[in-house]
Amino acid sequence: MTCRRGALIVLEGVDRAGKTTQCKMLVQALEQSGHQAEMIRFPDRTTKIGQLISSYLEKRSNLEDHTVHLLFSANRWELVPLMKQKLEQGINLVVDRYAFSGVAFTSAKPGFSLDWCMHPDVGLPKPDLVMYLQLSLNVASKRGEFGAERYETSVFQRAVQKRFEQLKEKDPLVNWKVIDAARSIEEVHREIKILSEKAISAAENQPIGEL
Ligand code: T5A
Ligand code: NA
Repeated sequence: MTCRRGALIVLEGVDRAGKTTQCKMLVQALEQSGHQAEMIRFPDRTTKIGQLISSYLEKRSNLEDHTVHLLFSANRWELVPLMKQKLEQGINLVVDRYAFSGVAFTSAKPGFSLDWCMHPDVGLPKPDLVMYLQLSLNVASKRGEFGAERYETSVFQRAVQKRFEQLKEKDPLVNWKVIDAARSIEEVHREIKILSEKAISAAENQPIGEL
């Protein structure tokens, strides 16, 4: 019997769209239906690069904008060997933010084009499915106060949301699904699970692509 590869499944969206909640539920649901599944989140704050990023996000340090963009990308690249190994072992990876967050957040800053921002991530494993949790900032704000981290302001989040909207039109080869994240946690979960099961079946016969 040949080992079927796992699918690379990414959840994206503005802050408080429910990404982490849904990633955890999806991993559990996939395991219950007999798939191997693991969760990854970016930034991965546990590595040396991740610690630099974490300190920047917590405003304990300042970094030049291009520099921090490249660090976020490097933080994905450093996990690529492990991600490929797991996918090849048949483990489905459920990823909480990926290159699309990288592009949307940096390009929301003045003076950054989408193209410049996308460049460092070119060649990363391509997701088999990107689910964009769409949520108005109005509804997001009812899910609690903004935290104290960098980028957690309504002005910046509005700019990020615009960039996500542009990004989903940018690469027609990315399997991008928009999910209405204003519904209940259970309803959103059901849709995410169905789309993920489909992506897992489709990925079995395909090589891992590149962004
Ligand atoms: N960043 C990240 C970059 O600038 N470049 C990059 O390359 C990358 C990868 C990381 C920061 O770094 C930036 C983006 C970010 O600013 P993080 O650690 O991912 O940030 O962010 P978190 O603060 O952990 O997560 P978010 O704010 O994005 O929230 P989530 O994960 O979308 O939402 P979640 O699941 O934590 O839910 C938020 C709240 O809403 C409730 C939950 O119970 C929770 O209380 N909720 C719902 N309530 C009602 N209905 C629903 N359907 C709900 N779903 C969840
Ligand atoms: Na989160």
